[in-house]
Amino acid sequence: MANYETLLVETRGPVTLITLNRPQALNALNSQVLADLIAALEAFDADASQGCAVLTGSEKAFAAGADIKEMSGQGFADMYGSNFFAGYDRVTATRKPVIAAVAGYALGGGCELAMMCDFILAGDNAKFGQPEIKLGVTPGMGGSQRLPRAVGKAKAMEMCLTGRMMGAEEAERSGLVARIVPVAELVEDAVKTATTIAEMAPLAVKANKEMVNAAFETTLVQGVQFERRLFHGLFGTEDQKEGMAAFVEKRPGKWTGK
Ligand code: CO8
Repeated sequence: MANYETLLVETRGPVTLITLNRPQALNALNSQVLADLIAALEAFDADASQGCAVLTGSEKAFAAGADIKEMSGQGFADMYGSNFFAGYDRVTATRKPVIAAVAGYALGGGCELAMMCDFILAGDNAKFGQPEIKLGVTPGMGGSQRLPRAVGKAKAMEMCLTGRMMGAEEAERSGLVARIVPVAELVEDAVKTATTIAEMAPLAVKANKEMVNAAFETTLVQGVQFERRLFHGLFGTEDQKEGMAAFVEKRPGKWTGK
């Protein structure tokens, strides 16, 4: 397993656990974090033994935002010229599921990174926010688009305009997170959930992820059509035959990923 400057990466059976590891900066996301994260996710996506990833931080901070110290001296030519942080598109291009396990602060780019994952499990101390307005800027890694899709316009607009944080209970009530877990159990719970996913038929996992994500990009009619075509397509796989035979024979399915 590769070593990364800003991440700890380990495998737990079929699950890749990626831990943001810049404690001195509350896991602020600098260019090195982005490079490491892309490399780790590409390795995960390419490894047939791995079925699901968990992305987490520390108990105090998932990530307190993009690194303000790295960004503060940049000009328009630097940001636009380098297409600063456009590399995060690679995170959402990961084909296997990635669960964000968020404890503590998920602010600015930290909240945006969590929202790029397929779903969020929140520690009971989690705090989400888009405080960029207090720095004289706006979200820049998708927050203004993904937050309203998750929690609706009213809450998203209030959070972006005031920079206020949302705690775990409000986040669950609003649909931003799938579940709240006591913080001490968060990573273990996320790995267990990821293991459940990783033990499903691999092509069905990819197809489920792809079609749920399509719901945010298409009309209802196109989305339903896309779903139906992928559903039909899975009837060309060995795992569909195996899964349905296993149900009839009252035994667990054994997947080949074919
Ligand atoms: N960037 C750099 N360093 C940070 C950041 C950050 N975002 N957040 C915390 N740190 C550092 C602090 O500077 C401090 O370092 P030092 O000890 O060297 O001074 C260390 O982490 C510990 O932080 P605090 O002492 O502030 O810890 P507290 O417990 O007192 O406070 C807070 C915790 C409330 C989380 C506080 O640190 C804070 O408000 N942080 C900034 C939050 C923020 O504004 N985030 C948004 C950043 S902007 C952004 O994310 C834009 C994303 C889009 C970019 C896309 C580009 C295209």
